[in-house]
Amino acid sequence: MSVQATAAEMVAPGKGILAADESIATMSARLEKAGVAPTEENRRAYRELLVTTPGLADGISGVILCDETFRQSTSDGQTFPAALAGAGLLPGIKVDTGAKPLAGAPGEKVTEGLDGLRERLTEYAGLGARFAKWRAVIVIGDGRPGSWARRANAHALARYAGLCQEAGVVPIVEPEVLMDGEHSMAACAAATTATLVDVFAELREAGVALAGAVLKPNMVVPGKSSGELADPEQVAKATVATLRGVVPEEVAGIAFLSGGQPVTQATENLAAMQGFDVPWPLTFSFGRALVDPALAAWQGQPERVEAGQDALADRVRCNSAALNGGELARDDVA
Ligand code: 5MM
Repeated sequence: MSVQATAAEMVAPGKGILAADESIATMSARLEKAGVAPTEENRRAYRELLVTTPGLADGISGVILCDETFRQSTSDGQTFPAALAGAGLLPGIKVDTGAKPLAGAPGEKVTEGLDGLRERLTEYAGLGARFAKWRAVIVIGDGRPGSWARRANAHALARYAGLCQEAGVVPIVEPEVLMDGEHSMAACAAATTATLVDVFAELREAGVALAGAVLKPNMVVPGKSSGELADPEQVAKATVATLRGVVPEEVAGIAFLSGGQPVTQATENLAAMQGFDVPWPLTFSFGRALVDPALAAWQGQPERVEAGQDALADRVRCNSAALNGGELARDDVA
């Protein structure tokens, strides 16, 4: 299947992408916080709970996993990619190796993982990967983001995306402008615009086929510590206006990250974005806003797997419904 066809499947109507690709360190920290021992088996059992949730494919097109999970098996002996494919879900793999301090840009980071990526993608495709993900992290505040950090991350994203398509794997291109900080919503819009301008310049330069790629951006929201409040309609208008200005029409779809927003707020913001006249599907690729309630309900107890799955199924239903939720007039966006 072509990358264009796979990308279209990833953003099919009513469907989003589940981000369950926390690195071992992040997943272990989240398990500990939930009172669950951060063992390899508990990380596996938790991901098994997620991917075997009954009816998951009704609102989810694909699931992003990390390298550890991709090589593990569910209790019935299937590898995770095989279990996903069997349930009608596209297997995805996070291929970056994390954001590291960027020389020459104090306080800013560049995402690494390009060394050996061609070979790793070939292997992942052989194990069943249909799409991949790479996340760049952009911070706001004290003159940041600087153009060096933006361009370094954009360049890495473009090299990653090109290698993915060479391997027949759809790249999810994730330049996340973080919510952390006291900045205004206008500052988030400006940083997001500048970041996306650099990303699409590099993607074009690298010859990436945009119809075979999915963009995973942040929503345009005020900084977490700004004290500024934005209702869903304001977030939707600012986000759509920002994306319209910089994202080429050919991009297969836009799947938002939740970025640490409260679970229901992410859903309401997503719902408010529907109905705008934009050339791409606008869907979700949430991590925390889908799985946090499931982890809290599970508590690491085998007898609470069903409660965890019910909690995930509920968030998936709400977000899938949000994709059909544009009741407001959307023709007044700048
Ligand atoms: C699920 O978390 C992903 C991986 O995080 P680390 O590599 O830092 O452990 C992360 O990239 C995630 O896919 C995105 O941030 C979206 O998740 P949220 O929770 O922001 O929706």
